[in-house]
Amino acid sequence: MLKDLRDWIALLEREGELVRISAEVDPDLEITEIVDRVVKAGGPALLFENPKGAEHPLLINQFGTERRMALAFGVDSLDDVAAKVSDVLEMQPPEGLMQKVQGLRKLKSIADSRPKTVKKGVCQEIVLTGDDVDLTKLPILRCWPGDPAPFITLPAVITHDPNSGVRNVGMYRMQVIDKRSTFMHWQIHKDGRADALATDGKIEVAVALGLDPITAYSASAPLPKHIDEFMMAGYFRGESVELVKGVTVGIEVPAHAEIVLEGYIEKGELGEEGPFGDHTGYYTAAELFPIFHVTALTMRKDAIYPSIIVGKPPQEDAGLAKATERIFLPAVRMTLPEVVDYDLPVAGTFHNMAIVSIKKQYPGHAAKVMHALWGLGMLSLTKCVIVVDANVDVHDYQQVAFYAGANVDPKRDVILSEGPLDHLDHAPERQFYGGKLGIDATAKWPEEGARPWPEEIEMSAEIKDLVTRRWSEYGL
Ligand SMILES: Cc1cc2nc3c(=O)[nH]c(=O)nc-3n(C[C@H](O)[C@H](O)[C@H](O)COP(=O)(O)O)c2cc1C
Ligand SMILES: [Mn+2]
Repeated sequence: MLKDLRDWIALLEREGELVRISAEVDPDLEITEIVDRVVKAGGPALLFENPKGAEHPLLINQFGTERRMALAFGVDSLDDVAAKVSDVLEMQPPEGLMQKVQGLRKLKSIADSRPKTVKKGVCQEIVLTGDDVDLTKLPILRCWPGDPAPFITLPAVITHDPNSGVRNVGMYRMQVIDKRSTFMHWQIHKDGRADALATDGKIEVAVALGLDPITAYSASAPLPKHIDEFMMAGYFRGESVELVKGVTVGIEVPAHAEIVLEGYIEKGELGEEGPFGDHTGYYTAAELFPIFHVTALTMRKDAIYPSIIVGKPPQEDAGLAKATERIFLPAVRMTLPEVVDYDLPVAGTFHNMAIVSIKKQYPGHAAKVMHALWGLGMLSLTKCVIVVDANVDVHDYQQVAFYAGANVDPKRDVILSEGPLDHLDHAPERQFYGGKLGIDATAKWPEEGARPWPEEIEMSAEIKDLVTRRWSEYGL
């Protein structure tokens, strides 16, 4: 189990997955260009030891490959993490002693996943409050040439629902305004924003930077609002996230964080945030967002600042998003057991396209699945859904394109609907709301208005075996 960011860095280093850069490098754009090249080449995590003008090293590209995501979760493949989710979601009343013991073990691991409060945390080795707070000492990146300021891009933003008290942890970028304040870019569909809107005026906020990789990931996970992301992190870690009371806020913060920002947001106090070179591949337009006032900056000695670059895909955030795709498949299947698999193409920036394979059982089944996805959590923001039959590998885009062409009569098999769209989608006429496209690329049935469906070409097993046996004789 990785306790903190330093354990993680040590593991990355042992695995040959991290390179230290001692040259002085500018957090203003220069790091972006380096990281962009390294990410696109499938390269290592980078620890910049000497960011220009800053007092702290910067870690980036920790999540940039599938291998590192698997290392982060301590698994061979992210499907193993999904299996751990199925374990909980599909728990059945046990039969016999063996199953009862296994069931108890599962229940215990759920019970143990609850965050634990501790008295002291290394995240408070250094405490700066009031005028001593100075965000400019952190190597915060200005990511793209059109960005007006540096942005904190890998935060875990902690709030509590003022009515239920339930904690929320979200990853929302924070544009630096001055030494002691930033914007808080929580978008319209997000939980942190809902917490803030539910207050009478002021909401306390804490921001953790530099966490073990599972806890950091959890901030980006699209959990239902009433579920605490730190609890999910504890479940996947197999050990609770340890929390310590904030110095100036009534919020508990991860005890092992490198850096913590504590502060508050006043509901009515907004300012113009952005533009920002975003994961959509475009600059998202400047827009009004709340201002976060920092009342305390606490940190470990020699704190390491974590960052991530988003931009035209593929970028490092694909690692986090692919983890979500895999981990949440069992949750999708809870509502839609007919779903075999799904793929959110990286190039589709995750909300633009979903490809889903189903065990088709009745006429119109593909349409049912489209409408269900358009009503399911954050997947409801998906602009285009392509449905294929169970035998199609949704991750093989050649296959998908083949069936989307071969099996589709655009007049009969395309559904145009409408609904909520991603906050950052610049294409619709109105922000937040617009069209949806569903493409039914399954084989059609007579009840769906199809003529007799032809047979797909496939070589006989007999001839395949024969050729395999004789392969060496052909001299190929
Ligand atoms: C690198 C990165 C940056 C993100 N930036 C933002 C952001 O600025 N605003 C936002 O609303 N969501 C952002 N997200 C997506 C949210 O983190 C994600 O929707 C998460 O589920 C939000 O938590 P919540 O569901 O508790 O609101 C970002 C995700 C990643 C991986
Ligand atoms: Mn949440």
